[in-house]
Formats: sequence, C-alpha cells, structure tokens
Amino acid sequence: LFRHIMCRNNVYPRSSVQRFPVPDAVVFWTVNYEEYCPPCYTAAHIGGQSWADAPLPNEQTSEPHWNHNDGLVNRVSFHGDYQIKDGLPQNPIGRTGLCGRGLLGRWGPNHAADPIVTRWKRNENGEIVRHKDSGKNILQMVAIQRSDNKLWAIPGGMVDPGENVSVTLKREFTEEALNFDDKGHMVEEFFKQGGVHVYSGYVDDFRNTDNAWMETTALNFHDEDGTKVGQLQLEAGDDATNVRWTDINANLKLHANHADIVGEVVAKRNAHW
Ligand code: RP5
Ligand code: MG
Ligand code: MG
Repeated sequence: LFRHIMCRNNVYPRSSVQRFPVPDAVVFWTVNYEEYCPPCYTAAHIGGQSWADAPLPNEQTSEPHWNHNDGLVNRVSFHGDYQIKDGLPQNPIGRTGLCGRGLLGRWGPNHAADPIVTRWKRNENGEIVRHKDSGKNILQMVAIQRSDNKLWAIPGGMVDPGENVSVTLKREFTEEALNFDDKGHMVEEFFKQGGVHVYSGYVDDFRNTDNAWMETTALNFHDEDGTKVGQLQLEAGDDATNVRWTDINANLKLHANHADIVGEVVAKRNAHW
C-alpha cells in the first residue's frame, strides 16, 4: 500500500474545513499520533440522496453490512477487511486529517470505475509515431478535464447501486467523453470485446476522509489500428468541462493517482513513457 497525499494537509474541497495536519511519518494508524484530533465534516447536500448512506451513528436504521455486499451496495474493499472503530470504517491507507464523509456518499469504500481508452499516436500518413529518444511508440489516451478541480483525468465515475462495473465503464465514458451520445454504438461494440484489467484498489482522491474513501477498477480499451474508438469525435459532458486525446509520457499530470494507473497501461503495451 502506498501513502496517500491528495487527501492530506489541505482545505477540504467545496468547504472551508481545514484538515488536521498529517505529516508523512504519522499516516498509518499503527503509528501513534497523540495530538491527532481531526474535525468532522459531511457535506449537507448529500443528506437524503439516493446514492448516499444515512448518517451514523443511527438508532433508526440497522448498521451497514461492513466488508460485505450489502443489498445493492458493495462495501467490500480491494484491500481486505477494513476496521470499524467507534462504529465507523477506518481508511485502509491511514489518516487524512478529517472524519465524517465529506462529499462522499458512502461510509467506507466508494466504488468507481475508470476506462482508459487508448490508441497509437500517428502522423498525417497514418504511420505510428515513435519517440525520438526512447524509440518506443507513443500512446494517446482520452482524458477529460474535471469540473470540480480543473485537473485532467481518466473519464471515470461512481458505480451505481447494483450496477455491473462493465456497465459503469461504458456509461461514464459515453457521458463524459461523448456527451451522452454513443453514436452508432461504437463504444458499446468496442467495450463489449473486453478491456484489459489494469488496476483495482484505492484512489488517492482529494475527497477521501478517515471514514470514507474512493476505490476503483480501471480497464484499458485499446484501439490498435485506430479505426474504431480512435476515430471518435469527442465532446465533453456531465462533470467534464473538456475532453481531448492526450499524449502519454512521464510528464503527464493527472487528478488523484490516475497517472500511476495510466503508467500500468504503458508498461503493459511497452509504450513510450
Ligand atoms: C476518481 O474519481 C476515480 O478514480 C474516478 O475517476 C472518479 C469518480 O468520481 P466522479 O468522477 O464521479 O466525481 O477518484
Ligand atoms: Mg460521471
Ligand atoms: Mg467522473
């Protein structure tokens, strides 16, 4: 497990709540941090939403079925069983400087899916472009610009209750990179052939808290000859304000730990980095 960075030592998004300082040395719960006293924050607007849990502790409802599939909600973490302390799940990576759920709907893991759609970079003659130093082919991906933090990212989104991850991947790509319009069922057909599994686990997301965090399943959908999704006319939609084909290399800066996830695709395809 890596140490999270984006969800520490800053002001929580869409709020004025300052996270309690968590230096690198005291991230893990196993390390003693006597002074640790994080503020609690759960955004008011998530109350009563269908995608959100009830507040906790709660005398009216029974306790969520932690570490299990709970009705239509998947409360299983990719990192094994998480601990419950004072009735609340504990972030498996460690302290974030904030308790409560912040902007996240679920206590514990909030499951997302991330489709990494790629093609080879080509010149005007349709020939694959190699990088002059590495000699390796340059990979391009569909990246969106997030409206919430303006960062470029994989066009991912939350898994709806009971939704199969394969449906989430296709749906979120269509919503964010094609503005809800899968013209000619290109995405439907292309994704049906199956993607290559790249990553399942924790996301170093700026919304994470001590009691709620993002986890994702990332798959790579690669258009080898560039004649299928590689030809799509992109149009940003939903929570994306911009979309583009982006050259992939070591300088790529993306939201959360998306660049690390994309790095896995590069390794698998032996592309330039
Ligand atoms: C990221 O946020 C995940 O990796 C995924 O890309 C995304 C899901 O949240 P929304 O885009 O729905 O805000 O951390
Ligand atoms: Mg979305
Ligand atoms: Mg999204």
